[in-house]
Amino acid sequence: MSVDLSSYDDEQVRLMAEECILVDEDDKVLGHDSKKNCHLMENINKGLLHRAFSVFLFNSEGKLLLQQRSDEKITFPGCWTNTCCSHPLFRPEELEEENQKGVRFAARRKLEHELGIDPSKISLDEFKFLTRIKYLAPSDGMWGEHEVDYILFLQKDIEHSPVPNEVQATKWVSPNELRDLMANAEQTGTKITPWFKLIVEK
Ligand code: DMA
Ligand code: MN
Repeated sequence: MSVDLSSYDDEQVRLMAEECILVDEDDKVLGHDSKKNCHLMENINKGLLHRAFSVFLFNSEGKLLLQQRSDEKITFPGCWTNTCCSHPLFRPEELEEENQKGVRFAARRKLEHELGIDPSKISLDEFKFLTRIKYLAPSDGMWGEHEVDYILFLQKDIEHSPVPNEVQATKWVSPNELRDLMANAEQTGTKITPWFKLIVEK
């Protein structure tokens, strides 16, 4: 189908051409499709499902790094969420399934792309893989998510500097501060991504 992307940010439109990995309910690879097609509700409603990851970076004090998505993002703009989320792409190094190698590689790539984190500071086996969750969540009328999401934890003191086109703010929170932030979100007008809510509640 043809969707008019001309009102969106040029860089974010460019990234809509990335090739995501299509999977079935058991996370078996079925093929690939553009990030754009993967995130259109029209396709999601027909069952299109892709692979994704969510990184949670904790420092040595046990605080979690949150990010506020840039207003330029096409899906879930301005929402607060976990440290970094994205998709492993349909390329050999990110398709490797042994020890979730492809997903870990993509996670390190995006920590640099969104948060300016030096990839040489992270070795792939430092990510602790927790589990995979499948979920479906609409963003607005046209866009949404339908993913098998790999949850990765990383505990390490590393510096970051947000890339404005991706991330407009960051914040370290303790478990109590996170609880308060979630509990007061409606009152304070803080938007939170549905997958982050889901993972925190679990
Ligand atoms: C997609 O994240 C992945 C999950 C788990 C929701 P995203 O929209 O931030 O992806 P990208 O940064 O590639 O736009
Ligand atoms: Mn997605």
